Amino acid sequence: GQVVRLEDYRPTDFLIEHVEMRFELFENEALVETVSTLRRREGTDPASPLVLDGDALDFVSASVNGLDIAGDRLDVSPDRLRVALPEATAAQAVQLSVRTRLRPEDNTQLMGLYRTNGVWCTQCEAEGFRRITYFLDRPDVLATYRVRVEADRRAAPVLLSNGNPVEAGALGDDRHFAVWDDPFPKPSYLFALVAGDLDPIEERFRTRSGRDVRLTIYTEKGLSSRAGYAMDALKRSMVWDERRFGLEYDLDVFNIVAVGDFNMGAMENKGLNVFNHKYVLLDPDTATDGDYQGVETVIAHEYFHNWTGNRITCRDWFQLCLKEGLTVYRDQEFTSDERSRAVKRIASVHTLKSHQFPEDQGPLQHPVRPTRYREINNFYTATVYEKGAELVRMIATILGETRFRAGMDLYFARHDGDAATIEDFIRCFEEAGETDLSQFSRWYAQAGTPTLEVRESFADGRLTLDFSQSLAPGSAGTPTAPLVIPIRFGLVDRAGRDIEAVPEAGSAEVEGDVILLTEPRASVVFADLPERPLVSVLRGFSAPVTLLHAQAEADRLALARLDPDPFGRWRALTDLVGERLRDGAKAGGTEAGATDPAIAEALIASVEDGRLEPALRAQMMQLPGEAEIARLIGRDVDPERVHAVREAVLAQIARTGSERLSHVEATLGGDAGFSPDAASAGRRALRNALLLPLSLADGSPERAARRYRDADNMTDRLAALTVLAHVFPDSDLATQAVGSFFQRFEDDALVMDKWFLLLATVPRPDTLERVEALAQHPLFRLSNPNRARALIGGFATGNQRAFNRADGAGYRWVAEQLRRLDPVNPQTAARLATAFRSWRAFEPVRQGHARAALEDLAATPGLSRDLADIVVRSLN
Ligand code: HT7
Ligand code: ZN
Repeated sequence: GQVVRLEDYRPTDFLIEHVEMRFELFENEALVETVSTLRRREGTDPASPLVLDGDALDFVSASVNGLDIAGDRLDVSPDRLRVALPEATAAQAVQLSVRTRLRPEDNTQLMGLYRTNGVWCTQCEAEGFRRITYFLDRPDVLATYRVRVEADRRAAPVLLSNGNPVEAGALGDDRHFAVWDDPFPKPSYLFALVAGDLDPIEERFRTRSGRDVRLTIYTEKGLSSRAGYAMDALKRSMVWDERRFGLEYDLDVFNIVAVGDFNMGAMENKGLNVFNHKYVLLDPDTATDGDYQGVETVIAHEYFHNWTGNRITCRDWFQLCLKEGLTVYRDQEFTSDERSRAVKRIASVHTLKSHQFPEDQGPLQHPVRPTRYREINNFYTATVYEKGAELVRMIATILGETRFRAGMDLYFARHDGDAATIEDFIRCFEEAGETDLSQFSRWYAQAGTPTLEVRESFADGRLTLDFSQSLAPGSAGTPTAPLVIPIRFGLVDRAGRDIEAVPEAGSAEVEGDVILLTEPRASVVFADLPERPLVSVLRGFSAPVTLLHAQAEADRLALARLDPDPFGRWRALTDLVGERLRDGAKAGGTEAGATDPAIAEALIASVEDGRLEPALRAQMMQLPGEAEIARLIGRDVDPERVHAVREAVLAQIARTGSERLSHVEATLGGDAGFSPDAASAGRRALRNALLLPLSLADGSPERAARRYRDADNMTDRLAALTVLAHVFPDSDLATQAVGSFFQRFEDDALVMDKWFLLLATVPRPDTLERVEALAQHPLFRLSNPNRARALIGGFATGNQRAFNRADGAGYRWVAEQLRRLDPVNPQTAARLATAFRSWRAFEPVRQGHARAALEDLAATPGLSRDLADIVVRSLN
């Protein structure tokens, strides 16, 4: 495949100013006419032809200014249309009309125009528009669009596209039409069309400046009662963006459509967001608190894209983090403001460490702004999204709130309507913040997780902190330059209070509670301290680094108990527990020191601490997962040892803590009725986190079975079912509960995804045989991404023991499923294939099996560019 390089970026020779489209939708085909008004860019070669992108298109005809073209002016293939356009100049626009014929029913890739449960639906990011018509399908070509949709009235009473509705009416033969006009110039990836028999829920929103907006969420028939929370989240997002960033919505309508077949979570098409069912449809009986939180986050994220992504878009796909990292940062801030800042920060850091760190430390590593790609769809990664958000957060930390906001304001004022770059973005903060961010910008170009080492020493009332940063050489062996690392910190006394201390002259730069490390090594000295303080570093995870802090265990345990910064407490405890599990698994025995009573005591004590909100206590209680422990080990990993050591620590907590944990449960009490608010969800999270140790202490599934029977909401029901199926899989109670869950919810696709996922993640090597059988289950559908992700993805990423079986059968089975899925939906196949990314961390026998499975895949004839790209990079 062709490699696309950042340094090859060149603006187009032609500009497309306006696009008029007409879609005629029929049962077995769709006819599309696209009329583009275009001109030649000033200063380009007047003889250069117009070359439009296509992807597997069926060409019908083309004309220029109303006259048919053919012969030597025109050169068409399914993947390209080239036309000589001598009549187009900078002063003289021409109208190019192109007709194509599509088969949405046969489109299983879910890119371009496809059908999902009878509904016509589009997905154009990143390069799906070229599967609808020939176009300059790149984000720096911005045009206004007017779209006419025609369809049978019964099959599609609802006809939607971007922008505002301008006209609708009847046609002959029981057909009808609607016309939509989007006045905001946009790139083709933000184009959308939806047509079908949909149920709406509708509300009005008045913007801060007094404009009325009609908000509508459309679902398939009979599902609209589950869209209320999404609507509520949408209105809260709109209010928040006005208050926090001064950003208002800009069209008369905002439409959301929920569909069952979708490659990702959702899509921010201008004025017409399309969502995966998973991120719209909720009720207490079928959705967990995690699902509620997910809907709130994704609704907010897509809405926030209206400014960060749509009003200001990306010049090219290398700049993807310009919209994604920034929008993730914005949705994280929204959740922090709406719920609990500490709980959200811990959750985000957990996601970063479990998804982005392994990516950044393996063969799929790439900079937040990549410089080359073969398949752009494979760069919608944790690095672009999550690490991208961390880079924005670091800018906010370095600048402080006021100057950060000034930089954002300047960005919106200066670049509204632009296709911008990371350099444009950074320059706004440099100017508004009067700061030089050139060294900071290296973060965008440098792949890998830096290591930050901290050493502390104390004598005569003087505390010295020595910092050093390092980074493994890049994949090409390139040397690395020092980064700017903002280190938020606190010095804590034995009563759990932050001490005010002033750094001595000659120290590294300290601004308030942030040390700015800009050199490979630097020190900070605090004098006149009455006692040796506890050093709480990297508060709020102020930089995405691996922290090596040689800190006495007693200090860490003390910080876990009394750091006034709740994030600091969590970090001290998690890091300590993680290291113990790592060392225990390395040493190979379950008795090898991992089961230190002091650790169990610290965990139990933090769960007991009523000063902390319940959600945070639930987070403190969570042991690092098996994949995370494997990452901490780094090489020669034996997943059986990892599993055993983790089980041993769980058993110890259960053994030594059951009485105290029962007491915590008793004092928590129960909630009367279900409410999805953060405080109620937090109490449920804590109660459910206690279920595992208490059941282990009982040595019986009875408690979980009771919780399952009594549950009046999906959060409690699924938590109980997970303990039954994962901890007591051979018990009759588990078998009964798994069966009754299936019978009760078999008609509900989102709940069935949970069922498949639950069974795919039973932590036993023989789960593979069970999963093989589930792939033959009548409800398993490879062509539905949610279902494929639940079973195959759940198994490959959520079941360390079974996927990484010593006999290699787990790898072979997943590779086989990818081979089957690839011709159906290459994008989803490629995403699932990233489950192999850490294969080199395992011991040699497993490595050999994983390599063989990957090499077999790579040798498969006709592999898609999407899947081949992941497989080849994983082998490198
Ligand atoms: N911007 C959206 C990304 C997306 C996407 C990318 C590739 C293929 C399909 C896709 N669906 C959605 C989602 C977002 O980040 O908000
Ligand atoms: Zn996004």
